[in-house]
Amino acid sequence: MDFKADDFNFEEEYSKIKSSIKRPNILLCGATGVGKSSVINKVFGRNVAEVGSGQAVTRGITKYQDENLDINLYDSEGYEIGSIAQSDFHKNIIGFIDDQRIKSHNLSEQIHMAWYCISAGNKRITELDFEVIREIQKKNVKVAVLFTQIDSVDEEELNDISNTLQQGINNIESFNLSIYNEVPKEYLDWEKLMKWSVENLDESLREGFLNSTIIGLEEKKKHIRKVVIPRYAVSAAGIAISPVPLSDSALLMPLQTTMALHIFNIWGVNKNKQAIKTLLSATIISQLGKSVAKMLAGNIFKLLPGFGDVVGGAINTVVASSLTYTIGYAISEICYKYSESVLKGENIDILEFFTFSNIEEQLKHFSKANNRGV
Ligand SMILES: Nc1nc2c(ncn2[C@@H]2O[C@H](COP(=O)(O)OP(=O)(O)O)[C@@H](O)[C@H]2O)c(=O)[nH]1
Ligand SMILES: [Mg+2]
Repeated sequence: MDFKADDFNFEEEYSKIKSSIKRPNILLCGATGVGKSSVINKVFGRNVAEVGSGQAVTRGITKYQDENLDINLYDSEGYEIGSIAQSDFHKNIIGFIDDQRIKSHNLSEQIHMAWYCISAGNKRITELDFEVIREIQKKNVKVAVLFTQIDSVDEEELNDISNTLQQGINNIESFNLSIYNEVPKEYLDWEKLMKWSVENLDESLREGFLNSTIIGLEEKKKHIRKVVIPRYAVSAAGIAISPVPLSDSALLMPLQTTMALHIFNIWGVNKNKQAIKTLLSATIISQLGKSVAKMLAGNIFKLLPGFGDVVGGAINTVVASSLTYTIGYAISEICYKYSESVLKGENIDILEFFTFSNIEEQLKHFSKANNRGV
């Protein structure tokens, strides 16, 4: 009973994962030139909001939909400050939110979240901004203010504009942003914006969001550990109810391979299908399985019930789920490192991250972290 990665139906498993994902709808609001397109590109990847790649859905609203994204982005056209188009802006945004809700039978089309962009460089918040934000709140759409272009103001000016916002609107969250790397990290709230967004989306929409971002690495990691891996670990326990020998955990490997695919998808590694196929057929899973089995035998889980069975050659439910959990953990950590290097602009092939020594290192981390709690 051998598991062969070549027999694994990559396309089918991948489309199963994909089809279970719901797409969040996010609306970007704000005046022309405040940096909405730049925010989209920073969060979701460089090419999403290219001029001309969107589709006008209604007056003043452009939809960006990309086959690589599990999210729909709606970009409001904005307005020139002081122009007659200001009243249109209000109507367009609020009208659009209403229309989507009316049109949407199962709520899939409704706007789930709004990012309201205000340039810190303008050093003021217009009455129109206040009005529209309050109106969005009244519609029960989660809204946050994104203070963009903070590199063009000093700290005091930034504090002033933040205070003005807080005085004008109850319970509004704001994030300080700039697309320029010269701004010291501690002033930038990109990661906080990711955290807020994940927390304020319905659970069913979180994965779609996380699949689509190129930043938000901590959030991806958290979701994988808390939601994705446990699901597969539970299934593994179910499979292991009929005892299988540990030396040949082939029954578990298709499940673990699907889990690997699922984890890759959240890390955005799926954009390179060839690399994934290579990874999966380069027997990461069996390599991992062997390393973990060695680790188990090397008594890392000796305090877990069932260890005796491992030695006796039978895998039980606890071991099956620990094995699955550990494999998932190692894959996700390695993807995390890979994503960090991509964000730094390094151009290292993902295959170079999945080395035997990296895998072993992750397993050691995992066992240490695990033992601490025992
Ligand atoms: N100084 C500064 N300029 C920015 C920043 N983000 C965007 N810009 C610039 O602002 C202009 C308008 O940006 P864009 O994203 O097209 O704004 P949009 O009209 O709201 O979509 C462009 O020239 C950008 O290069 C930022 O963080 N700092
Ligand atoms: Mg734009």
